Parts: sequence; structure tokens; C-alpha cells
Amino acid sequence: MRIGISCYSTFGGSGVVATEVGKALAARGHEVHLLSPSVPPRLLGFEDRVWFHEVTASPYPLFEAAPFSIALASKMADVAEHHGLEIMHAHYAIPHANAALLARMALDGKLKVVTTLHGTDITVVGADPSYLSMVRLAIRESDAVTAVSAYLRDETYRTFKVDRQIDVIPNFVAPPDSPLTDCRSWLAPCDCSVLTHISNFRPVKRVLDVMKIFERVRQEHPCRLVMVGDGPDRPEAEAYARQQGFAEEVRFTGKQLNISSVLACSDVFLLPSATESFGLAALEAMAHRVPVVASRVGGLPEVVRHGVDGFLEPLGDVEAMAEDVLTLVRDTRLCKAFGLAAQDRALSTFAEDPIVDQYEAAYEAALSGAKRTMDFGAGPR
Ligand code: GMT
Repeated sequence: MRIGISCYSTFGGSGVVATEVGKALAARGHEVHLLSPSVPPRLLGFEDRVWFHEVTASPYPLFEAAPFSIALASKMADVAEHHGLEIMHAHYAIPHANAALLARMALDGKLKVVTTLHGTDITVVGADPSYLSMVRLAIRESDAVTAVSAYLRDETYRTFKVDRQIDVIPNFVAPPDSPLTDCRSWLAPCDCSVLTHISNFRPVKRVLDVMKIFERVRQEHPCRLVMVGDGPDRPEAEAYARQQGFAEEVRFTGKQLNISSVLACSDVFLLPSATESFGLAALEAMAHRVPVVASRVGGLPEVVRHGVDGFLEPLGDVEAMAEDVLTLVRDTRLCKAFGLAAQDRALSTFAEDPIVDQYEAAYEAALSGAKRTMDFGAGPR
């Protein structure tokens, strides 16, 4: 097939999934055209059968802000026409799915649109009244729609009241590469346990809870905290560590391309998010044998098994999460057993190949026009 993939180029999960799907499809012999405002971080080197198309919204004196969605739709239509694309796979509804529908109109319906819902495009920003109608339209009119967890599918039905098939295709992970560098001595220059958090430091990630969990654990066990990523709440988290007098024990590494090196020397992964449709960062930690301590929200219970490969606690219960971390770091045999169970689950249940098969099946369904004849699945509407 000739497939377009449209995504954001930030370090966020939707861009990671989009790029990894694209690379996997290209490895299977498909022709893949990635459209994004800049090269996504996971598209590092040259990949056979992968084209990259930069989307730029030109400024004009009349515009208060350059209309990215229109520029994206235009680019989609041009690339689809000149490269004979059959499918446009939109990752994150706003504005990728709406732009893809416009491109489909521009090409008289010759392009099929597959939309993957990732998380806050449904649970936060998509539910905002200023976007809701257009997200509903995108979900209703796409030729196929997928969601990354059963939780997200059900939230979509609940919020948008759409009456159509939405397939659950979870995030996936490949077996970890051997780490490029051994950074444990830099991250934790002592015989300490290493707690790690990776995110884009948006409010939904509750990075202050991460700091408070660490603050509690360090009172009882020697440890260090590694904070990977960047975003609006980083300054507040750094200020908190300084005010509480433990800044020397926390490494804020900023954005990192090679998270394998960090995860390979981590003991526990922290994800106390307010909502998480799936939790790709948790899955990547699990693939590296790192047990996860997280909040019991959204799709996280579909990924982490409480008491088997991690712990899930009520949202905001930093005390319980700190106790869970202490349970793990005080008992290295238990921590290792959890890590092995986590890796086994990540690499079996969320293995790349069968999940990419499901995306291929979604493309086939879109091409065959099966949307309207499918039975509507289990979710409430
Ligand atoms: O930042 C992004 O690219 C998307 C982001 C979001 O907020 O929607 O991440 C979501 O997509 C990931 C990949 O499917 C999921 O693993 C994350 O759980 C999800 N994030 C949230 O739901 C907060």
C-alpha cells in the first residue's frame, strides 16, 4: 500500500506511535509518507521506503495565526495526489483527522482516512467546547477509527455519542536495544536506587506528585530521581526540589533521544498522571524490566497489573505510591521479579508485529469501505 501518516513531531506518545507504525509498515514493504511540522524524533536515520514531508503554514499579514490545519490538509492532498496514496493515517484527532477529511474531499473521495485517537485529543482538549463538534465530525466521517485502549474507546463513545465502529489497537513496544551508554554512575553516583519519570511535563502528568513521592522515599531509603523530558511544569518541579533541599539528588536531563540508556539503569518508573489513555512511557519502562508505580486511571490498568508487574494507586495518593516504591526498592528480589514479569507482559501482550497487523487490517477495512457494515462492538454509545 501507499500510506500517508500525519502526526505531531514532538516527543509525545502520538508522534512516537505514528513514527514506529510508519517504520514497521515500511519494513513490510509498504510505501510510507510521513507528514509533520518537523522530523519526528523517532525518525532519526534514513529508512528505506519512508518519505518525510515538512508541513509549513506560511504567515500572511491578515492571519492572526497561520492556519496550520489548512496547510496540513493542502500538503496531504498534494502528497496523496503526486504519490498515489491510498490511505491517510491521522494520529491525534486535532487537527490531523479534520485535515485528512478535507484532503479526501479535495481528491473526490479517492483517499481513505484512518484516524487513531491517542488520549487528550478525546479526554482533555477534544472535549473542550471550542473543538468538540469538529472532533465528533472527524470520528464520525473517518473511514476507520482506532483508539489505543478500551478505556479511550469507551470515553470516545461517552463524550462524542458517535455510532460507529472504533477498534482498539494498543500501543506496542520492540525489545529494547542494548543501551548506548552506561549512565548509572552519572545519574546516581552512589549505591542508591534510581527512580525515573519520563514525560512532557504537562499538568496532566502531575510532576509535583513525582517530586513528593521521591521526597517521601528518600527519607527512608537512599535513592536518586531522574526526570527525563521538558515542558511547562518543569520549572515548578525544579523549584520544589530546591525549596525542599534535595535538588542535588534529582537529575533533570531534559529531552533525551536515547531513553534506553536511562531505563536500563532505573529501578522503578513513576507515572502518577491525572489521566493516561494507555501510558506508552510505562510500557517502555516495562520492556526494560522496570516495574511501574502509577495512578489507577484511564487505560493504565490495561497495561500494568497491580501486584504483578507494578502498583496502581488512587490518583493523588502520593503516600501509597511512596510505600509501593519502598516495597520494591527494599526487596531487590521482589523488584527483580516484578521487572521480569513486566518485561514478559510488555514483549508478549504488546509486541510490535501482531499490533502492526491490526493497523494493516484497519487500512484494508477502510479500503473495502467496511465501516458501515461492521458490527458496532462492545462500547457504550
Ligand atoms: O503527547 C502526545 O503525543 C499525545 C499524548 C496525549 O496527551 O494525548 O499521549 C497519549 O498518547 C500516547 C500514545 O498513544 C498514550 O500512550 C498516552 O497515554 C496518551 N497520553 C494521555 O492520555 C495523557
